[in-house]
Amino acid sequence: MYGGGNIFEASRFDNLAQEDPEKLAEFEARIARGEKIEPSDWMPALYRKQLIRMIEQHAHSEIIGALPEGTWITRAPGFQRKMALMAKVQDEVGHAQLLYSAAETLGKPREQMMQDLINGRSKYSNIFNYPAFTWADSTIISWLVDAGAIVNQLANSKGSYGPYCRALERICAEESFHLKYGHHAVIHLATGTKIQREMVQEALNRWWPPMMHFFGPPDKVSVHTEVLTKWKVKMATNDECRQQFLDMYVPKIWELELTIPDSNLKKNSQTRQWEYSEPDWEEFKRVINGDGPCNKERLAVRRTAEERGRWVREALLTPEAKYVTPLA
Ligand code: BYC
Repeated sequence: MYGGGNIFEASRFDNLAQEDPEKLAEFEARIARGEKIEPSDWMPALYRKQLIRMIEQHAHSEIIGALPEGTWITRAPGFQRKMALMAKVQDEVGHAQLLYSAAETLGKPREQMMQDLINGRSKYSNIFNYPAFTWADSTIISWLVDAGAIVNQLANSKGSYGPYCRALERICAEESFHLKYGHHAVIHLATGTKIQREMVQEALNRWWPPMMHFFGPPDKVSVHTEVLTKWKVKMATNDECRQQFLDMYVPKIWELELTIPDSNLKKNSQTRQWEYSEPDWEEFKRVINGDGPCNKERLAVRRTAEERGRWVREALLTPEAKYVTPLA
């Protein structure tokens, strides 16, 4: 009923002809005036479905995104880094809570979202299906993945759907701390010993291609951008976000004398656009459709957490029930 679309196929939700034309015109006029749409306001079914799809995927990305970094909490070098990473991972899970609440305002129950994630019906960000082999992988995630997320989320926090925008504002504030923490940790490695430099360079080499995928397929093949930008859910296209990320972070990477694994990467002085080798979009499709290096592992962890936590959720929902905990 709610599900996502099929990658690179025409939207299945193109049912605007069935909407009341007057209501639709007033809705679009409100968006054009920069007003926020709130849960009780009239909205076309397509707007609701697109928002559920996107916010739900975003929420899933936050809880699944907590996993590759989460495994580094106990192995982070030193007490301070352990504490900081633990706080960051906790924040990411908190972001998921905010986003699930925003998606619930559109009518999809949280349990169903969780089931759709576990059963592979809903997507989540490609990037969290790659392994974090070393401490340097964890620092690159904290720096560059959070940086990419901020580019996208800051733009969309100015969008049209009130609950999503308010969640994004709060998320961006927290992500900016993550970014500083990640940058600091990368600087430490990049200005450290030869082994530390090699370790961070190898991590950057591993994360660069998925990072280029992170912003979504090129605008010319993006399925949902047109309708989402029209209704100000997406305030920047996939290519615009990718360009902005390159503008902001390539100089910072080069400043640390790290290299980017793309010999074609350069800024065109005429167009002011970055030119780069197209990342492997076939790999992207495989990864977002469940066949990446860690998809099965990530969903298995999530499934176990759901099963182990069921009695807690049920106890909270029915406080009068006399529960005997599995630990008793
Ligand atoms: N990964 O028409 P398109 C974080 C799918 S977490 C997977 O361009 P759209 C963090 C897309 O869903 C924050 N799938 O789509 C957490 C669609 O498939 P369906 C992550 C992707 O929606 C912990 C199809 O490809 N950020 O920061 O217009 C630790 C066609 O694409 C991806 C968000 O979630 C992808 N990368 O644009 C550290 C931001 N890209 O649904 C950090 C919210 C595309 O038709 N989401 N697809 O089956 C968005 O802004 C947009 O949904 C996207 C895609 C830009 C990602």
